[in-house]
Amino acid sequence: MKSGFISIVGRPNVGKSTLVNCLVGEKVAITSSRPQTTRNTIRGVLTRGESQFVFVDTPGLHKPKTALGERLNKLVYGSLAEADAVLFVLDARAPVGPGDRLIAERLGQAKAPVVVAVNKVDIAKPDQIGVQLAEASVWDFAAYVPISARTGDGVDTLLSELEPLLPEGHFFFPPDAASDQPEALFAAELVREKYLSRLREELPHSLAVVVNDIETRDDGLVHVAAIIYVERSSQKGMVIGKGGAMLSAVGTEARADLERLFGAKVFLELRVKVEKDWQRRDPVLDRLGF
Ligand SMILES: Nc1nc2c(ncn2[C@@H]2O[C@H](COP(=O)(O)OP(=O)(O)OP(=O)(O)O)[C@@H](O)[C@H]2O)c(=O)[nH]1
Ligand SMILES: [Mg+2]
Repeated sequence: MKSGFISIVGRPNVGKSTLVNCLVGEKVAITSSRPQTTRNTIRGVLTRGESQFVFVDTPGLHKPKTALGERLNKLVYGSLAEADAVLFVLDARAPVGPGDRLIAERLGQAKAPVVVAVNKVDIAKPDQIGVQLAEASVWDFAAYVPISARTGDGVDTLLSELEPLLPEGHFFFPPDAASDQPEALFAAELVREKYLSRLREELPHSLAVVVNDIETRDDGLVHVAAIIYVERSSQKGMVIGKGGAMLSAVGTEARADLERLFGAKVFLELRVKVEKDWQRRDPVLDRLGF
């Protein structure tokens, strides 16, 4: 029996969360076309025969501009300490840059073996993939695998490269588990996800969602109460929308996801609150659970 932790790291937006969902075979992490979507470590579990892979999705490593950004980067490097292997994800279309080199250097110093996944091959040109593989190969990591987290191409090869890196040992989770994420956290993430594609510029970063109550009523209806935090009162209107249109569209979409999650009818209550400059204030970050 083998089991181990595999940290998935890389720059923002390269497809780490999409890859975790693909590897696990179900949605455990939210994804979006906006960089810095993921804000915590999320474990996705895959059990295949005698092997259990515990993938740890992490926030994209970036140059931090806020207290939140600093905490997120620390979280990623912290995850390396308990990793048996690291999956370093690159976007096949983005040339290897200083950010990637910095990450590679840090990973080279860590004890765990590193496998590089060159992602998004479904939309990259063949020569882009070739250049990317050639440039990354100077790091001399354990393996290099071109993949598409969207189509699943190359993902089996990736698993067969990772499997020998799992240490011998008992499973950490039941074989049918896909994640150990508390329902309230994932529910909050689903609400936030519905906003990410809708909001412009800096607004997605200004949003935090907390689910503070989940209650199954006598009639089987699951009541979910969520608070959407923004940083300034001027943002409140944008999040609510004209006549509440935005709030209502997000609510409808999120409710559908929540009904799948809970396997029951859901009543979703959304409230919007201002928590001034929360991204920059350590006590508020503590309170919001970062
Ligand atoms: N075409 C294509 N798009 C992909 C692939 N993988 C991810 N994407 C898209 O790339 C965008 C970013 O994906 P995420 O999985 O959220 O990226 P991430 O690395 O987790 O981003 P952060 O959490 O911000 O660090 C989304 O729009 C995905 O749909 C892929 O293999 N092919
Ligand atoms: Mg992510």
